[in-house]
Amino acid sequence: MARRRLEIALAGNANVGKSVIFNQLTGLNQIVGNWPGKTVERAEGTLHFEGYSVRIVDLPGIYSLSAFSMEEIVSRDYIAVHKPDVIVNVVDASALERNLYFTLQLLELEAPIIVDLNQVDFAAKRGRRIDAMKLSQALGVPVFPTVAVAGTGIKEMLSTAIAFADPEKKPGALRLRYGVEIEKRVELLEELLETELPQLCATYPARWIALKLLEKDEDVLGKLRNYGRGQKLAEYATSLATELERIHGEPSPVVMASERYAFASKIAREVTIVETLQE
Ligand SMILES: Nc1nc2c(ncn2[C@@H]2O[C@H](COP(=O)(O)OP(=O)(O)OP(=O)(O)O)[C@@H](O)[C@H]2O)c(=O)[nH]1
Ligand SMILES: [Mg+2]
Repeated sequence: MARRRLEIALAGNANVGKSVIFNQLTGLNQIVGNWPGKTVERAEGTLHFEGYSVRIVDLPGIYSLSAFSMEEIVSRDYIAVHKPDVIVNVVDASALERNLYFTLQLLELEAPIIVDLNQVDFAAKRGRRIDAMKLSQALGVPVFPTVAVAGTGIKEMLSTAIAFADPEKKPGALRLRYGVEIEKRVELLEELLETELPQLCATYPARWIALKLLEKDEDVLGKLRNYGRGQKLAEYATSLATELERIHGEPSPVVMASERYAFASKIAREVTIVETLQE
């Protein structure tokens, strides 16, 4: 019987353990051991598991909260254009709040994600335990704790990722709601985008484009300007962003980032158990 083919992409912040997981999955680990260091280009490998041939893509890590980092654009374009069957969002359990900010962005991309809660050993050393079940409920996606350097949990995570590739198995993922003044403008833009730029909306979700336009994301504005009908829409979106700035008295990227960050922070607080450290 022919093997079923799947593609899984590893995405997340920088230095969370994506490459160690990639090596564990593709078997390179036995040869090179851990090879920490920034992944600049994406690495690819293939593994065979339970009748599946799985292509694994290791995406560059996201460094900052800035919407305009090259690594982030590479990662989000890869996810939107290639549409891997599953995105394994590798998260550093010892820096949950910061990492969840990117998770929320992946959810906005409407990407099929599961969360690999890595470095739980390091988090424990710092007196932090994360309730994976609670985190899974909050995000509406599966969450798996791992210690990549020891190989712990990797196989279970892979099984979950493969099961998750089945479209029938995707539960309802979290949808972040912004303040009404933002949502109103998102809705306006979403409708326009769907009627005026259906080609672009076939690649990127309309809601995501609308949110990025309100954040004045230069890369997305550029994508719009590639279309004749996009010019006017880009101008209109920018005028809506300026309205938001008047309401809030802050640049619109700051307004949007703060709401997202507050949300990430709330979830992180709810799922973190702070333990007393033993001497
Ligand atoms: N304690 C502990 N350390 C880990 C774990 N996973 C990875 N590390 C360490 O974290 C560091 C970063 O790992 P990488 O795999 O290079 O991280 P990355 O996400 O690929 O980083 P970028 O390519 O820069 O995005 C390395 O020093 C790893 O040995 C883990 O589960 N526990
Ligand atoms: Mg790497």
